[in-house]
Amino acid sequence: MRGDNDQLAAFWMPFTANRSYKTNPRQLVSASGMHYRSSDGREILDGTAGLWCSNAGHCRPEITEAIAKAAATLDFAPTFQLGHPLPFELAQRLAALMPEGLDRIFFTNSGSESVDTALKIALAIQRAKGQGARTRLIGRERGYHGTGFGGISIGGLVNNRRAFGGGLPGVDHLRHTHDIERNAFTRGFPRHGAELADDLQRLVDLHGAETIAAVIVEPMAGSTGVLIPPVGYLQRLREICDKHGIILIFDEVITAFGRVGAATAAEAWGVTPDIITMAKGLTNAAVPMGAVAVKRELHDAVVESVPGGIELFHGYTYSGHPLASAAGLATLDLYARDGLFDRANALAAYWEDAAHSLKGRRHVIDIRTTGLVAGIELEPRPGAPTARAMELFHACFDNGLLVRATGDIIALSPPLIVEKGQIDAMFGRIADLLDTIG
Ligand code: PXG
Ligand code: PLP
Repeated sequence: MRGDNDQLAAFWMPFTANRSYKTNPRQLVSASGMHYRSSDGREILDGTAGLWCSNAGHCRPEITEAIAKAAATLDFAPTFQLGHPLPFELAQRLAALMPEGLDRIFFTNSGSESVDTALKIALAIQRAKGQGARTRLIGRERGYHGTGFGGISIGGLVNNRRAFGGGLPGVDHLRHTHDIERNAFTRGFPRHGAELADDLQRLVDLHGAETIAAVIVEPMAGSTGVLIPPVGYLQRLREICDKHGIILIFDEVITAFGRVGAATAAEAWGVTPDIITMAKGLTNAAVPMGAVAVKRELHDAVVESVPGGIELFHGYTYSGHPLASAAGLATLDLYARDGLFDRANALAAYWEDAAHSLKGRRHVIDIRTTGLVAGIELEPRPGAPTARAMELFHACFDNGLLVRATGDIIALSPPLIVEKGQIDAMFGRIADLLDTIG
């Protein structure tokens, strides 16, 4: 492409405006704790834990040393019909962090793979229980579940689907829960919207419960701009699933590992799904890894449904990879040793106050927080939706702060080691920069 910087041309970047990026590349070259360093030598305060994933902060020696040791001891070993100790150990540790009963763990390499794995396991469970006609999968508008064909089919973001054909058949979607008119600037859970869970009953009435295998939702929708569930919404979804034999999947790729003040949103908010997907914070993002936690009796239904041989024809070359497993174990140790989930919980009120200090600033039409997450919604620029948030994102980066822009929303999700002074710095800088953008 003309105008490309040749050295940057070969890497086709994910979810990136490649042409615009390559004319003005912003690069990170190292990281430590709460900070990145950019290629022009500036220190960047990490307001997003990378991409919602480095929850213990960057380049923690305990994790990098565990990875180095694993690499030098057993670089790779198959987990198909063989095994090695680390993923067994990690699965046991992870099971102990999950809500009561979800103690069977399947390993993947990303959130997208976790989602496809969870959907396939849900179908296999229904079939094992003699409910093979239950093949319909239900997602939600504005849901983000990664970029596999399963994930984009049940996902609710049309841009992620538009170019890629029809997707999985037999999929339907609940309405999203975003309602600025009724809920703007609410602190904590939005008061309005529990009745939107009744959409699931509508789909049951429309399609017949006997055709529906599973429902998948993010307990808090992250990628689409921090949509916190209305009071009572998740409970209601759980009740409708129970009534109709539908498997409830929580996609906790973002919410697990302390983000909302507990090991999982399920625990923090007291609603237990049948399956939980995870990735990101599982290894502090130091090595790619995802996982799917399944209720023991549902796992047993699949495993006991065949007389012998392989029970689930599914897996990845790198399921339970030694480096990822080692990183996972070291990460869970660090979370426990430093009490990072409790730390997030203890800081949540301070974080909420700091975020809400932006109320009344130019362009700000809503502020939402839970745990150590914030969504700051901006009035879209007339005729140019998303441009304003993107401009703020660039202004923040150029002023030493990493945030996420999604649509017209700025999302923040710092490492859980963030200090109060750094929280003040983040929202203070955003307040100042809001005055400088158009
Ligand atoms: N489910 C959820 C709920 C996610 O947030 C995935 C699945 C897919 O995970 P992988 O590892 O395949 O990317 C995600 C990922 C953003 C952003 O800016 C969010 C994600 C990824 C990249 C950017 O909000 N979430
Ligand atoms: N494509 C080919 C040709 C393969 O042989 C394999 C795995 O053996 C895959 C794709 C899947 O790769 P992975 O197991 O890393 O997901």
